[in-house]
Amino acid sequence: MNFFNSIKHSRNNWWGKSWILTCLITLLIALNFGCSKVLPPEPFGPVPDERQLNVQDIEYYAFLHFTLNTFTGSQWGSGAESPELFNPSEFDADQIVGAVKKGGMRGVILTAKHHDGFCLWPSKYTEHSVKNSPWKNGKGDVVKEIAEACKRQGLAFGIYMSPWDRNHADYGKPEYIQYYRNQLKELLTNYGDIFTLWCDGANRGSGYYGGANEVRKIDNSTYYDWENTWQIAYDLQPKLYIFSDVGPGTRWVGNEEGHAGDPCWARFTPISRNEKPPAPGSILPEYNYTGQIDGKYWIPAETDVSIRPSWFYLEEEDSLVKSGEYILRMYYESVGHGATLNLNLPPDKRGLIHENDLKALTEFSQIFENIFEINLAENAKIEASDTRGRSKEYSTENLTDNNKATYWSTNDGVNDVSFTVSFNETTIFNVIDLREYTQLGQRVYTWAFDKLEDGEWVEFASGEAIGLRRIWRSDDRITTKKIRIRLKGPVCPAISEFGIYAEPEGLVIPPRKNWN
Ligand code: FUL
Ligand code: CA
Repeated sequence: MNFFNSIKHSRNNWWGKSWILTCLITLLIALNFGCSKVLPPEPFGPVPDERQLNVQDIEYYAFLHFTLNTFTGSQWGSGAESPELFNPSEFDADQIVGAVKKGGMRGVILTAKHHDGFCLWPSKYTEHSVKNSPWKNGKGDVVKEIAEACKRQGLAFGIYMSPWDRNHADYGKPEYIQYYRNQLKELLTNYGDIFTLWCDGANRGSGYYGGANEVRKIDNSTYYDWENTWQIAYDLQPKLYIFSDVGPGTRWVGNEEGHAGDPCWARFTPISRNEKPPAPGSILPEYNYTGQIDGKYWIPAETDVSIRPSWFYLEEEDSLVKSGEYILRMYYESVGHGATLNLNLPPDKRGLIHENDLKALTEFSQIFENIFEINLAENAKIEASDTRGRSKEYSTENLTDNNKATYWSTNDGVNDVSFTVSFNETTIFNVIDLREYTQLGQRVYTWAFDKLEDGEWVEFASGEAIGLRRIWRSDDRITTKKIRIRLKGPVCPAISEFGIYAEPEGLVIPPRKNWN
């Protein structure tokens, strides 16, 4: 009896019918398994919101400190300076933004108003602005020109607007808050998409204040009514996140030297928060530096640092520009520790980024591309100790697909995990780069790297926390055919990207220096 005949025949008896039924059920179960989606891990602890995901993507951006100070040689103008002093001879927004781009950065934050109260845009609420300067016969608008150059060159544009205003007569009184909000509205409605509002907590009290020349003390935690002030910003700009000493978008790293703690948790509980919105100006720098493993909020650190010792341009600092190699050190110690990097490039009196700064940025980019252009893990075989639901959706292929939206994960409860990387041949490297899929929180608490040496695993590095990103690098090169990445945390990991790189031979990263 051939197969078809047997089926035909089997229809006539109960056993035959049940055999067909069993086949059908098995088929249905198999189909069901094939199609069923393996659920992603549950988020763990605080997670970033959409606004924070935006800044995490921008990751490395430039500060532009430019105002009357550029022309007076001051760092903190008193507010008494004449607007007539603002007169850049060759201002070129595309040259400035081009320099930012050359340095590999993805955004710009312009000091639209620094502590001296001078406005780089023709605000209708004050006379202390570019409209009373000889530059472009008072018809110029630096904010507009930089915003448009950013748009042309594909960079995000953000605003620094100092809350402390040493020029304004009402500073310290309730009226000033209305003034600040009016100006905020001008900046957030007239210049396209704004990715950040940078709220500076600095304030030493003294100022010109419309001629009063006195000390005015305010209570940082209540005076600006940040909750409502920030709501104005959120309403006007759907993607904007807010930087201040304590968040809520990003927090200050606690120094202006270009390094974040190791580890530097994105989790953070601001001391002044007390379940209320955080207020800039009151911080414990050591908390800001490292964040907290059990921090209640997702508030990653931003590392702000100038390419020169000062924030505003000084001719005497032309020889003190940080080198490309030093910028790389800062990048490793900020972005590489899970913080963002905000690198200040001060335009000079001409209104250009100085040649020496440009040279350093070009050097940095060349070194950077040299290191990160080849991911040695891409052609290696990666095998994990576990893969969530044995599903392709969470497989190790996601580690090297150059896509932050895909990740490798393990089954729930499998929290002490590893993956091995087998190279085709003996490989030399000194940089390892890991990213967590932060939408699910900060899940990895400790990591360790082993290399295979004479058939034995030998640990060569270990540490705590990954978060947005963790770049490990060493002066010593590792030579091996196989490495193992071990990760541990309270829940299963979600790792979105992984890379192994080799710095070019002969590259020397200068030691950390105290610049101020
Ligand atoms: C500080 C300010 O006082 C500096 O002048 C500079 O703007 C820096 C980025 O923030 O608090
Ligand atoms: Ca990926």
